[in-house]
Amino acid sequence: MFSRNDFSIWSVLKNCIGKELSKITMPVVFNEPLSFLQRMVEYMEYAHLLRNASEQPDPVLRMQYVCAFAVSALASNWDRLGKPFNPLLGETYELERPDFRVVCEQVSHHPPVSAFHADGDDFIFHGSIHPKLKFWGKSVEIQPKGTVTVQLPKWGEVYTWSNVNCCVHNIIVGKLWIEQYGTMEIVNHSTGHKAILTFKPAGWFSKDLHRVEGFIMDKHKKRLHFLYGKWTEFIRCTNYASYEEYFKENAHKFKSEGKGPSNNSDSPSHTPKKVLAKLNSLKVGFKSQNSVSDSPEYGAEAAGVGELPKCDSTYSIDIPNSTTLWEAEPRPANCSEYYQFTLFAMSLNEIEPGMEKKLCSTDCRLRPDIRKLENGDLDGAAAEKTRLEEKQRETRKARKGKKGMDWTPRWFCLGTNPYTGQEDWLYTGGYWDRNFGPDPQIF
Ligand code: CLR
Repeated sequence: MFSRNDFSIWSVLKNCIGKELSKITMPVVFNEPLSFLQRMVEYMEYAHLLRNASEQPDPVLRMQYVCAFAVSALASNWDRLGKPFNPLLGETYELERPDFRVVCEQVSHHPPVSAFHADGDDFIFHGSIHPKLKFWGKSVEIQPKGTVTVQLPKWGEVYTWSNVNCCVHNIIVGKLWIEQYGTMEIVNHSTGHKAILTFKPAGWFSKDLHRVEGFIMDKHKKRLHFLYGKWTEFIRCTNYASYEEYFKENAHKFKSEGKGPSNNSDSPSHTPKKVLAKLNSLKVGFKSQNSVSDSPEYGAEAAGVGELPKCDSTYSIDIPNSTTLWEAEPRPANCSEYYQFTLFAMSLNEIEPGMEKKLCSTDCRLRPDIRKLENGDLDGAAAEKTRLEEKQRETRKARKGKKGMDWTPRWFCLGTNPYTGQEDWLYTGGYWDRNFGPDPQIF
C-alpha cells in the first residue's frame, strides 16, 4: 500500500458534511483494493460457527454459536482504515468455498444498498446493508442499516439481528482508529430466545476498548448465559450462576471503577468522585451539546487529541466454567504493508485458475480500478475509477429519458423479511446456474 502521510483526509471531508457515502469522491489513495461487496463477504470469515450452531441439539447452545458468529463477523474491521470502493449499480461478487457459497449484488446506488445471500450445507445467511454516514467533526459515524438473517433448516430456526454502529476517529488530526459500539439484539424467532450483546465504547480509561458482553435469555427474559470478550479477539460463554458468583466475589475489583460489567450506566452522574477528580486532572471535559454517553467522540476523548486509546490489559476477566466459542485468527505478519488485511481478505480479489471463464462479467474481481490499486498503480487506478464513475453517470442519464428502462437488480428483489416485517432484499435465485446471458457492461 501507499503511504497516506502526505494526504489530509480532512481536506477532502470538510467539503462533504452531510453527504451520502456514495456521493463522496475521495482520492484513491484512501481506498483499499476491495469493493464494498467483498468487504461485506468478510462477515463470512468464520462461517464454520454456523455449522457448529447447527450441530448443537440444544437451542441455547445454538444461540451461543450464532452469537459468536455475529461478533466474529465484525473482527476484520479492527485497524482497517481504507475505504472500500463504492460498488457500481449492478456490480456483483461471488465466492465459493468448500463449506459455503455467497452471491452479492449492488441493488441500489442512491442510497447505496448491497445485498448478499449465502448458503452452506447447514445454514442460509442473507441480508442487505445500507451504510449511512454521519460526520461529527472529528469523527465519522457509520450506521450499517439493514437486518441480517440466519436460517438453520435442520431445526426450522430463524435468527435475525442488525449490526452495531462503527466510528472512525481522528479525521482532522492524529491517527485514525475504528470503534464499534451499540447493542445487538439477536432473536431466535422460532423459540423466542434472545441475546442482547453490548459493544462498549472505549470509555474514559479505555478499559472497555473492544469489549463485548451480554446475556442469552429465554422467552420469559430469564437470563441463562453470560457472553463476554472482545470483538477483535474472542468470545467466551458461562452460565448465569457462575457469572453471578464471580461478580459477587470480585465486586471489589470493579467497585473502584464505579461499575461492574453488568452495570451499563455510563452517565457522568454515576461516576464516582475519585474518577471525576482524575478526569479533571486529565482535563477531559464533558461536551455540552451531547451527553457523554452517546457522543461518538467519547472514546476519542479518552485518549486525548489525536491519540489512540490503549487497551488496559490489567482488566481482564476470565470467569470459571467458561467455554471459548470463538477466537480470531491472527493477522498475517506483513499485513501492515497490505492494508491491514486478514488472510481471508487477501484472498477475496483473487482470480483463481479457471475462474475467468466462469465469472459473471459484473464481478468486482474484473473491476480495473480495484485491480490497478492492488497492483500498486495508483495513477492508473485513479484514472479508471473516474472513468467508471462517469460511465455510470452517463448510463443513468440515458436511462432516465426512456420509459420502462428503469434499473432492476438481477438476483435480488425488494420484499419484506417475513420474520422482522421490515423491507429487505431477497434473493430470487438462479445465479449458480451461471446462465448469465448478455450481461450489462458496467466496467
Ligand atoms: C463495519 C461493519 C458493518 C458494515 C460496515 C459498513 C461500512 C464500512 C464499515 C463496516 C467499516 C468502516 C468503513 C465503512 C465504510 C467506510 C469506512 C469501511 C464494514 C472506512 C474505514 C472509512 C474510511 C474513510 C476515512 C479515510 C475517512 O457491519
